Amino acid sequence: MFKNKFIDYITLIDNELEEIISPMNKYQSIMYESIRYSLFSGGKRLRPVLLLITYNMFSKDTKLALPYAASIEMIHTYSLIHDDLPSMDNDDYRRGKLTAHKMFGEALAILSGDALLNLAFETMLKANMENNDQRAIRASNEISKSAGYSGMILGQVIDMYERELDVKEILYMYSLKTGELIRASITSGAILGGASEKHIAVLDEFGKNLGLSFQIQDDILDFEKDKDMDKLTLSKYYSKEQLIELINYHNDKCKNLLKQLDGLNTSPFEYLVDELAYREI
Ligand code: GRG
Repeated sequence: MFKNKFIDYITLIDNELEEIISPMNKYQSIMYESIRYSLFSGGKRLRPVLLLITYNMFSKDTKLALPYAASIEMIHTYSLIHDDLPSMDNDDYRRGKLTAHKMFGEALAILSGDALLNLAFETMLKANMENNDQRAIRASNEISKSAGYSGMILGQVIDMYERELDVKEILYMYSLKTGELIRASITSGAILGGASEKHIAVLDEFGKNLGLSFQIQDDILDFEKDKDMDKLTLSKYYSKEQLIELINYHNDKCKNLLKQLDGLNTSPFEYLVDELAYREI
């Protein structure tokens, strides 16, 4: 039942993305090809789905939230393209396919990431002008902050330049690098949908815990690889069993927070918390 609902969401998000990136100028076709390759290469669409689930807890008109959901996915895609670059993680493959720079060359990969980031802000601002609504402006601000100087990019900088992090610091880096965009997807969905301040605060906390749990799951998926490469992840300090305990701790927190949202339909989130904990990709 939830799976079908998520598939419906993904179709809406994909259509919105297709429309946003469709080229208007013949010279855009080179960039279009590369942007489309990365945007449609099998990503789970987790962040925009989180935004739409949260939004629909408070409001029914899903169409209004789609530009923001698509923008989050464009920001996420840009971050992966840039993360894979030789100057960062230097990865040849993502989602089992060649990375953008391997496929199109480094310059076009950088430019495609830049264009996606710009397109995300352009898309949100356009929707804000159409909506002329304070909530939409606040949601856009939430998304902007989460991606930038004190959010995801800061997390990436810590990851790349700090070599002596303890467990607490690694968790802080995770909360920025991976967590911020996940948290902001949920919080901005609540804001857009017209949630009360109390509900926004509870969902914000829920998003923080879900984001951490998601990154720790990633550590489990990459456990052997990270250990071989002596990567600065929680695997440096914890065994797989300890990581599972930590995931359970954050997932329990998520579920307890959902209980504070009585009267609202939290069942898609209850399902997702368990589903993500046992994900294999
Ligand atoms: C380059 C500014 C900049 C930031 C990069 C998010 C990030 C920061 C780097 C990604 C590193 C990484 C693989 C972290 C693990 C958690 C994570 C974000 C995984 C990818 O997210 P998914 O699983 O991706 O939602 P899909 O492929 O489903 O879209």
